[in-house]
Amino acid sequence: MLQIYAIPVSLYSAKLRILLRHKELIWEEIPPPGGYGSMEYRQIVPAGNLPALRDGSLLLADSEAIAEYLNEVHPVPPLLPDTPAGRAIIRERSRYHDTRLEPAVRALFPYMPERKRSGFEAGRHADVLTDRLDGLGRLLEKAPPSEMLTLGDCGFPVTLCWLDLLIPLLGLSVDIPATVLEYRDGLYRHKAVAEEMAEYCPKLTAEMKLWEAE
Ligand SMILES: N[C@@H](CCC(=O)N[C@@H](CS)C(=O)NCC(=O)O)C(=O)O
Repeated sequence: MLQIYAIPVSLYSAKLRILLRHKELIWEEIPPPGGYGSMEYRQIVPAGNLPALRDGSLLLADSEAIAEYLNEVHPVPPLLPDTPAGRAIIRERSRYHDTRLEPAVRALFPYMPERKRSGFEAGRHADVLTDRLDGLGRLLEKAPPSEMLTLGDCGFPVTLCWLDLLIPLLGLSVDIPATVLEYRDGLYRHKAVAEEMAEYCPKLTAEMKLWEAE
């Protein structure tokens, strides 16, 4: 059976779970030995990040590398279109998530505890987030998503769930563009997305309350 190193609220672990659910794979989820960021875990996964996948003798980290691997080994349902240009566009969307939008959201994480908000530059963060969300909107207009769930889509519902919670928590003046909201609605029509997010968002909401009070 596939095993994944993951913790419930890890953003990229939820991205991977959407893919696993969509492919109707069965997996066992194990917490990182020694805890998140520990040397014990780093002996297994050199970069120390979550998620990681164990499939027999293969140990693989990075949600994107894992997604490409699982899509080759379990090709049905496909998570990539059947043309080179189609696949490239999906990978472009996925990289926009991992390298542009998500890091701007992750930059907010240190400010979740209320006591750490004194130097928080809300305006600067709001400008960056607005830029990244507008960029996503333009990307979706350039290459409109199809009905198919692709490996380029799995991170967005998770990151947008974080944003839904962080925007009011940190008092950010950020509007999510209509194109992005429509895209998210379309993603939730996939059972794998709806089911993962129905479990994930309440867990994240509860955890965020604890982080706020830390
Ligand atoms: N590019 C990586 C990013 C993974 C990542 O940042 N995971 C977070 C948890 S959601 C993590 O492990 N952070 C701790 C660290 O990087 O040391 C992926 O797609 O898997």
